[in-house]
Amino acid sequence: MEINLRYFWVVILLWFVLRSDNGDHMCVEASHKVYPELQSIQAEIVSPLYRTAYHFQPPKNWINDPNGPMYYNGIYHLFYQYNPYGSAWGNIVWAHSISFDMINWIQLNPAIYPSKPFDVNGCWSGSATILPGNKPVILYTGIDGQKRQVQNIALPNNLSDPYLREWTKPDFNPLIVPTIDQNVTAFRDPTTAWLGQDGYWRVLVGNKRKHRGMAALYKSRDFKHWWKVQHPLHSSADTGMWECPDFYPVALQGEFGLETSVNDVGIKHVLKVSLDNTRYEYYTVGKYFADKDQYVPDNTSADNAMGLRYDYGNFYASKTFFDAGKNRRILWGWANESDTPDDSTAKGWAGIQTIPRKVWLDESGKQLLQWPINEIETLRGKSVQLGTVHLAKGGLVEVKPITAAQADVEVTFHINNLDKAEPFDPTWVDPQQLCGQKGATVQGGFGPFGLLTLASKNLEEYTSVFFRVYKAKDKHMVLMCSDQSSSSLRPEVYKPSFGGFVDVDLTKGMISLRSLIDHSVVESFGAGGKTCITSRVYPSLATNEDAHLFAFNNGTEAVEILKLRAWNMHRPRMN
Ligand code: DQQ
Repeated sequence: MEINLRYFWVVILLWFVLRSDNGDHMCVEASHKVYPELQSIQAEIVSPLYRTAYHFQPPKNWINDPNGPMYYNGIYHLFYQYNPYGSAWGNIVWAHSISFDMINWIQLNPAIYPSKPFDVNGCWSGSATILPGNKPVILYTGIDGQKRQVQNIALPNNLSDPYLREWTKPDFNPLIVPTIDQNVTAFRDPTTAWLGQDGYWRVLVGNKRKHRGMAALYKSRDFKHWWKVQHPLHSSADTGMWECPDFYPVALQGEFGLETSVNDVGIKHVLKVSLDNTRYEYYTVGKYFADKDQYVPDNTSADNAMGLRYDYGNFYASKTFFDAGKNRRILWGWANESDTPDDSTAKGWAGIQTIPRKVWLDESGKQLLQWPINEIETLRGKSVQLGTVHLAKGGLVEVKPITAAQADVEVTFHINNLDKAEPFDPTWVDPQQLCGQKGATVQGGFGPFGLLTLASKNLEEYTSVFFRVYKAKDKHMVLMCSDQSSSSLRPEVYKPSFGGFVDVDLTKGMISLRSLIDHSVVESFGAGGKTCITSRVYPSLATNEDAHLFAFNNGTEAVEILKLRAWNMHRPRMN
């Protein structure tokens, strides 16, 4: 009896401990899957197979989130989470590269690495802010001696060094520590700060309370002393931990970007969060009430995991910055892996950054548009062009000669007589699921039509990027898929069928697609950047000169290629 009673109290005690901290205090982990046994294993040689030619990556090892991107005195800086000792997540430092065009990169020494009590267990993600007087600073998350997540500042040692090579972490850190009611292991990733018209700086820190994801808001007069605003800037039930929040203004009209502190009439705001639960992101477009320290998404933006995404594929922990040189807002995102951790270790590298994209508000005001920065076009070499091509049911045309493993392709399709489109079932709410059911070979009415990228000669392997058009009650619904299910004969590789709906007006019967193909990545932009999908793929046959590119139509209705142009892409200087 006595033993039973003791057992009872132990169980009760354990229940309380686990419940009170959601299990988060048990270990210090980024949300990434952690493979302790792989963290410090370096491959003897880095295999060139699958390495991208023009996407951002260091010469070797693991990378994840883009950190603190900024434009300062004519130079672009990109910091990123980096493991100097292996190709799995771990030993994270802030690696640092600089560029004059965001295409060619020069690698510098890591800028921030664990060395002080306030970051001795890790230097995690964060953002840069340019303070008045043209002074850049970085806010980042440190994992302190007690394994708490705290927010620190780092300052450049020497402002006259054009590359800002060295950074100091002052001893007055940490600036922000979790309060008693905050989960100490779910409190990270400070945003770029913005200055209110009342003279106070504001910054967001990703956070959660039980299952409610939130962006905790902090204020400061001097950028050194920060206090927590009672309520978060915004939160949403059942979304879990919000990693890497990003908050910025967008103009109602035009493609130009706005500096992060701008808050005028004629603008909206965007809040993006990365969901640790799903490993996808979502954003809302809405209104920022500075006087109430509140952000309210418009009712046209779903405020949950089913919300709008920058990218419906391998894309996470993204961050924007204002490029004052060209007056635009630029988005960076981490294109995470489809290859296995063991194969990444054997290859000697894992992770890339997507091509930087310009982002602006669509004229509907309901969503963003994205487009690869123009500078990428400087890499375009020889091209091939197709005029009008009629693609009947089952039509397939090879685009050649082209270096299909390293290419940029733009195509516009024309579709006639949309009455023949298949009916849309209103229960189809999850585009990724729909793409899984209706792959490139499943015949429809209009569609699937699109591109077969990284394809082997006899189509044993291909990554299909395509559209399907459906007839809904009073409009057409367009589904865009980037389907990896046939991308590789290697069984161990992750092969999802990514998908998103495209809110495009089909009255002129035209829809465009652009894909940036780079050995193990296919980054696609539907309808001028309304819907974007990145796939990381690892074919076994369709590599280097054995890769091919096709346009196809597997719908019962014919479609036309109005124009198609594809370019071989040169290799820039990459770190
Ligand atoms: N990666 C960082 C964290 C962040 C996560 C750690 C998102 O700061 O929350 O490497 O990928």
